Amino acid sequence: MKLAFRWYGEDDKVTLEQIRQIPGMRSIVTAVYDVPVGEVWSRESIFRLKELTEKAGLSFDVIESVPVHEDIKLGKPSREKYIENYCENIRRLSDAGIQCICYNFMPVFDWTRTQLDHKLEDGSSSLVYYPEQVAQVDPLQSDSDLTLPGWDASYTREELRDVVAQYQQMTEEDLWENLRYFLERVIPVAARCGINMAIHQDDPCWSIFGLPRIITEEKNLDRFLKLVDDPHNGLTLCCGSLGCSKKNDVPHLAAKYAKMGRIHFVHMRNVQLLPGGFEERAHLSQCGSLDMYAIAKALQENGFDGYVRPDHGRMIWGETGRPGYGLYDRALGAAYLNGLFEAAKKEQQS
Ligand SMILES: [Mn+2]
Repeated sequence: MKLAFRWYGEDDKVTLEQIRQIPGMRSIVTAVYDVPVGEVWSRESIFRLKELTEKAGLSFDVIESVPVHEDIKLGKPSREKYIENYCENIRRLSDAGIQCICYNFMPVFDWTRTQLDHKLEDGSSSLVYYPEQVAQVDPLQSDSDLTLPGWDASYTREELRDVVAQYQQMTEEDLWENLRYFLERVIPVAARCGINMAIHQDDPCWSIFGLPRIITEEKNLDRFLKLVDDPHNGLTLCCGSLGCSKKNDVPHLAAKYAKMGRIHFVHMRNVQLLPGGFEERAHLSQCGSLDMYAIAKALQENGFDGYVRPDHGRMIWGETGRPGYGLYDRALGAAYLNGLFEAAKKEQQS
C-alpha cells in the first residue's frame, strides 16, 4: 500500500512540512478548490499543487475529488458540457502525473453528520450521526443553518429546494442510468490517460432527506463495476461509509474487490455502530465496530497496491480546525495503518 494524506491546499492549517514528518508518508491527496463544481481546472492551479507537493518531498498522485456536477446526476441536457469538462480535467490531471481520481455520485449532499464536535469519553471530539438529530440538520425543513464541510455551500436555500425537488422526481433506476451514461463517456478517457477512477461510497450508506443513494452495499457495488467493466472503473473503499451499516462486511468487501483489482484507493476509519446511526472513533480496532486488522490483511493478501489514507480523525490535544481533518489524530491513524500493513505483509511472507 502507498500511504497518503489529505491536504486542503495552501489554506489548510495542516502544512505539507508537518505531513511529511509522518513516518512512511508518501502521497498527497488534494484538489483544486478555486473553481465552481463542473468547470475546467486551470493548468496553473493543478501544477501549483504539484510543485508545492513535490517541493515538500511528497508525491502528487491522488485527487479527491473531481466533483460531478448535479446536471450529470440529474441527466439534464447540459450534462454534455459538464461531462466534456470532466474529461478535460482528467486529461489535465494526467499531464500532471495524477494516478487516481476519487469522486462520488451522491445527490446534492456529500457526507452527512448530525454533529461535528461530539465529546467522547476520553475528552476528544468527533463527528457523529444520531438519527434523532437528523431532522435538525435537514437543510430543507429546519431553520438550522448548519452546513457541513462536505456540502456544496454555493446554493441558496431556494436553489437547494429546487434541486432537491428535481431529484424527488427521480427513481434509483434513473440515477443508475445517469451514472452509466457518465461512466461510458469518462472511463475510456481515463483509460487512455492511465488514470484510475475510484468512486467513493455514499456516506452514510443509506438514503437521506428523501434523496436516492445507490453506492451503498455489495450488490450495488457489483452492479456498479459491471456498468463499465474496465479496471480503470474502480472503487475508493471507504471503511467508515460502508461500515456504518451492519449490512456491509467490510473485510469481505475489501478481499473481494482487491482480488478483482478494482480497489484503487482506501479510506481507513473506524466507527461505532449505533441503532440507526454511528460515532466516528479512533482508528484502533478496539475503539469501534470495525476490525481494522482484518481489513488491512484482506487488502494485503489479495494483491492490493493502491493508495491508503487515514480518514477522518478526532480532535485531540486541543487542536482546532476543519472537523475530521486535524493533524494529530490522523497522524496517529497513519502510524497505526503502517503497523497493520507491516504485520499483514510479514504474516503473508511467513
Ligand atoms: Mn471516506
